[in-house]
Amino acid sequence: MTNGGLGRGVIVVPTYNEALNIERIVGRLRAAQPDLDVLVVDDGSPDGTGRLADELAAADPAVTVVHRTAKEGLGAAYLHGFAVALERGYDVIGEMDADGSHQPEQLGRLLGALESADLVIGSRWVPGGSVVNWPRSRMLLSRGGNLYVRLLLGMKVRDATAGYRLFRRTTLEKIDLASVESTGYVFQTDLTWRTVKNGLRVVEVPIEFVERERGDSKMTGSVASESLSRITRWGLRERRSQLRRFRDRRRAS
Ligand SMILES: Nc1nc2c(ncn2[C@@H]2O[C@H](COP(=O)(O)OP(=O)(O)OP(=O)(O)O)[C@@H](O)[C@H]2O)c(=O)[nH]1
Ligand SMILES: [Mg+2]
Repeated sequence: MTNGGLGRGVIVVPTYNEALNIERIVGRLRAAQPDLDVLVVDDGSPDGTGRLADELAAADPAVTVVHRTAKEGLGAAYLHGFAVALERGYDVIGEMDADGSHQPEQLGRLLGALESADLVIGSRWVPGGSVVNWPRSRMLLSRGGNLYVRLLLGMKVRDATAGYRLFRRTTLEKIDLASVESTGYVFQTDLTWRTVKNGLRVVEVPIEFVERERGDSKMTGSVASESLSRITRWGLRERRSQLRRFRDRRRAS
């Protein structure tokens, strides 16, 4: 569907066992932004989320579903969804969780910011952003993770791990999705880092992030350790290449 000057847009919603949430979130999204299409990417959820999504799709041509056979992580699901969205010719491709943490009613802010950005992030950690109902441990993990990202990668982005975002099609085409290896939540940081490294414009807009009320979290220890090891590796690589550039400059002068 068309969306002002930005062209056609779709929001990719990855799901794994979100039967308690899928109908409500898709309904809210369609009501808040009737011009945007919705692409659900379900990893064969045992709780029947995929079937419920199919029913939504049957009732609303703006909703479509991709069924994957195995749970292969958030990153893999998004890469699949992006490939489908790019092939279908969308100009704006977004990400949103199915559990209600990202409020569709705030998507208008992100769309507004995309007018002058290549990637817009709905951010918890810029002035005006907030988190509702998070235990202290989750808060510390998110803030600590973002601090680590900023220190190691030298990025200015405050919420590089956030999963509420809008990409221009041109951004996804430029950042070489074929070489993305991140499978878990570090996928978000990976794509932010690639966007920054390509010299593209990242804008953060404040959102109110609401902790999920229904269903279970998919955050696991291995998801967290993938984040730590990949970010450390990228950080060290970045420092090494900075050193090399510094040495080359000194030799040249
Ligand atoms: N297709 C697919 N979706 C996934 C996978 N892992 C997580 N998701 C979805 O990605 C979104 C974010 O996952 P959550 O479990 O809410 O992760 P979280 O927000 O860090 O954890 P909570 O704080 O408990 O909500 C949700 O819509 C999940 O259903 C996966 O392996 N495949
Ligand atoms: Mg969640």
